[in-house]
Amino acid sequence: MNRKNSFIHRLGLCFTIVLGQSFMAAPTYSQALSTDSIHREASLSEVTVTSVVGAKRKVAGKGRTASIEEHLLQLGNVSMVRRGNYAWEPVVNSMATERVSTTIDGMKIFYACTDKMDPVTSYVESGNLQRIRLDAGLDGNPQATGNIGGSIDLKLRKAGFDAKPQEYNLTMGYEANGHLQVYGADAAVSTDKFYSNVGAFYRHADNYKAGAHEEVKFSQFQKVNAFLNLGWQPVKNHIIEGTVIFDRATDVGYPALTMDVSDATGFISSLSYRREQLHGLFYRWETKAYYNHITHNMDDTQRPDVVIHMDMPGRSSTTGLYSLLQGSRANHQYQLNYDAYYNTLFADMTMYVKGAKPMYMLTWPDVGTLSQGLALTDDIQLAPHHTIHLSAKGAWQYRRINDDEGFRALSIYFPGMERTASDLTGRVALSYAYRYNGWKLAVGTGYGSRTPSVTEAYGYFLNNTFDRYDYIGNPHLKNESAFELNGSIGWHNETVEARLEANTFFFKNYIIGTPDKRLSPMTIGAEGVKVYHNLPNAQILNATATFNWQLFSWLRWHHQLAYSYGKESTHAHLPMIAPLTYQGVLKLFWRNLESEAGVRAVARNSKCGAKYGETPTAGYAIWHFNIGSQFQVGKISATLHLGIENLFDRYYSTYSDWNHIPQKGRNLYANLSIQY
Ligand SMILES: [Cu+2]
Repeated sequence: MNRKNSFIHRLGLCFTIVLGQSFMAAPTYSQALSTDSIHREASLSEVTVTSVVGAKRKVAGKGRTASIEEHLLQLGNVSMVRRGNYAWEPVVNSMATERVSTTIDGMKIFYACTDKMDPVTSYVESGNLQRIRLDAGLDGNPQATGNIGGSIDLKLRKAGFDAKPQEYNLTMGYEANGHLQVYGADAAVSTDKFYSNVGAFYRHADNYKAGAHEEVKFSQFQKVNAFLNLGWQPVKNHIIEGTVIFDRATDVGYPALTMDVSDATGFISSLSYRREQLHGLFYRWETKAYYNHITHNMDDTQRPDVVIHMDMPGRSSTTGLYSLLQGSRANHQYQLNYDAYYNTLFADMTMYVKGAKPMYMLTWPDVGTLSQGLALTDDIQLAPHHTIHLSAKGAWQYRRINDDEGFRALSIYFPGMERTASDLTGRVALSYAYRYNGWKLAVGTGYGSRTPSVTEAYGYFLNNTFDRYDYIGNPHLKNESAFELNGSIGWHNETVEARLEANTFFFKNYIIGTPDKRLSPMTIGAEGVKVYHNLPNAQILNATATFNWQLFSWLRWHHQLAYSYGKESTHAHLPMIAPLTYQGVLKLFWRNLESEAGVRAVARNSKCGAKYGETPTAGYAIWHFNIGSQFQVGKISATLHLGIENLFDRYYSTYSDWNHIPQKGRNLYANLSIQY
């Protein structure tokens, strides 16, 4: 056991829960798609939840054939904006991309689509990952910046030193609805001085069918992914590691949008040096340099009735590094992190009007962002049952519009605007927890700010199909800030676990698009033009109640009720806030079989953001059932899963299905993974 783990053990802060063995503090899921075990980390507030992706547990569900989005959906406080059957956008605590930080092993990466068709989670594959760490609210991971709603860190799966000398994995999955096929293969070698793991994945899906057999056109996709990890330890405790991921999606349909994607390609690379077992103030030091590049090409050539054909490519590249020190002393466990990155975002659009010269427009004017940050966290064991967690980060950001033409075009709407901008942002979070006799009480608070995104500051006539407005960024925006309060109370014994959790965010200078009647839209059929503005204030609240009950050693019953609320300074409801949701799951265990049946019932979204173009969605209840088994044949271990989603073939869409595109109808799936 390394020093960090033993320290956490001593504090009693860390408890690992493997679903299927113990149920204490295991979150409730209506869809046991994939998460093999759940690890609620040392956090003192309710916030840090880690989903282990690749553990060797027998669990009914989709296992490694599940997409990253399906894994993410199993974490509390996460939902997805769906514009099609691929590349869903994570929403954490009722906040989407602008207010959530996503990193891959601490590396910053930024999407390349002006229409948010490619959240960065779409550039990795479940097989690349070991686990997903989610920190809710302003208490972010050390590399996170601008995280008001939360921060997601996708932890890569590395073979590591002194592991199983050789390991081979094969994964196959099939889903009847849409003929989704998933194939994956990977291999790993490990010694005390060297390790490597390498693998490849392929996914292919045709159009899926919504409830009542209605085909959803343009919902197909195809994706390939390959990865390589290398580790070398020339001298004990001096570790050099490298990672390369190549990911390419082609022929991706977006039924909720007017365009599809011909190809979206991500290249992710890193090289790091790590020093273990140091003496003194810090026991571990890691420095990582990285580079990633994304190209994204939209395509409307497959669509009928295209009045004006358009080319809309985008690219994003990021170079960065971070250096993390971890240490412990007396009753403190602390981390110090420095990070820096430079990102460029470029997107343009060419419209081919029949009988006229093509029209060219820069939609992201080649914006360069240089950012540096310094973060500190500390876990303090005050007394046997009392703990405190503290985190703080300060960041400096410098932005420049690198393209002359793009700068001139925006200057027409914002005369006298500056070509460069520099900002200071920061966040602090403090929480306290008390644990005694099965009780856990936690309270926390935080304050932080974020700079406007490139779209919010410099976007140029970006058509939003949600409210059918063209959006223009506003270079004069102030930073948005938020004050957070959170709390939870829980109790458990051998058979019952009950928990109440809530968080609320009070925003100042909340950034949202508001109509500007003086401007006329570029897009045919658009309602008008919206410009991003700061609203004086806004508020978001999220609350969940969880009740888990171990009826017998072979039967477990999970319940969860979730409620969210959001309004802004004029008392109008914010858009994209989840309606009241109940999830109930019965889990059965018998020998090496595990089975699950559950329901997800959602109320009508009556408090939708009508002012912001949102229309209500009807209530619904969706049932699922699955069964899984693990068996051993000689040295080969195999896991087989069978399941059915949307059992009664209900036609429905969730509040976060863009333009109410319907969800999948009844879906049967089977998958098999083999390990040698
Ligand atoms: Cu796009």
